[in-house]
Amino acid sequence: MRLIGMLDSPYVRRVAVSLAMMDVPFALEPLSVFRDLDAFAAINPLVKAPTLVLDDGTQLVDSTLILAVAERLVPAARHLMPAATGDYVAAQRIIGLALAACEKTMQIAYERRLRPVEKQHQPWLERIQAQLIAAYTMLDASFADIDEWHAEGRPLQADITAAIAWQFTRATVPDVVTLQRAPALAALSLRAAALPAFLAYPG
Ligand SMILES: N[C@@H](CCC(=O)N[C@@H](CS)C(=O)NCC(=O)O)C(=O)O
Repeated sequence: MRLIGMLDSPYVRRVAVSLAMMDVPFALEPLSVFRDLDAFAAINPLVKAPTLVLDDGTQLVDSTLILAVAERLVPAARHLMPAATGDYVAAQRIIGLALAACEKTMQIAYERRLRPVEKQHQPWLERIQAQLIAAYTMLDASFADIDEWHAEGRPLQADITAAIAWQFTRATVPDVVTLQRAPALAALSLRAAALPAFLAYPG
C-alpha cells in the first residue's frame, strides 16, 4: 500500500509510525498538499494528507479512519488500541485531546503563515491559542502519573498520537506552548522519540 503525504503533518506521521509499529508494509510518497498540489491531485483530487492507497486501489482518508482499518489487517497482538474497554475509552479520550491539539496548532500556523498580517483576526487567534493550551493542560494531566506507556506496558496509539502531537506543536508554535507547560508530555515525547518507528519516520 502507498501512504501519500509529508511527515511534517502529524496526521501523516501518526499513520506512518503506527503502520510501522503494526508491521504493515507500506511505501511512503512524501507529496505536499501545497507544493505538490498537481501531483497530489492526480492521485487523490481531494488533496487530503494522509491518503492511503490500498493494494486494490481503494483510497482512504483521515488518519483515524485509516488506523481503524489498519487495526483490522493485523492480529490482535499487534493492535495499537488496547483490548480492555476501560483502557480503550481512556485511549480514545487521549487521542481526541491530541488530535484537537493538532487541529488548533494547524489553525494557528495557517493563520500566521497563509493570511496576510493585516487580515489576521486577533480574537480568533486568541481563541484557538486558548483552546490549544486547554488541550495540552488536559493531555499533560492524563500522563502525569504514567512513567512509561498508558496501557499494556507497551507503546500504543494514545502514546503515539500524544507524542506526535506534542512534537508537532513544539516544532510549529513553540512560543504558544512552552516545554514547562507540559512536563509529563515532554517526558513521554522523549520516550517515544527513541522508538525505532519514531526514528524511521521523523517529523
Ligand atoms: N482529520 C484529518 C486531518 C488531515 C489534514 O487536515 N491534513 C492536512 C495536512 S496536515 C491537509 O490535508 N490539508 C490540506 C487541506 O485540508 O486542504 C486526519 O486526521 O487525517
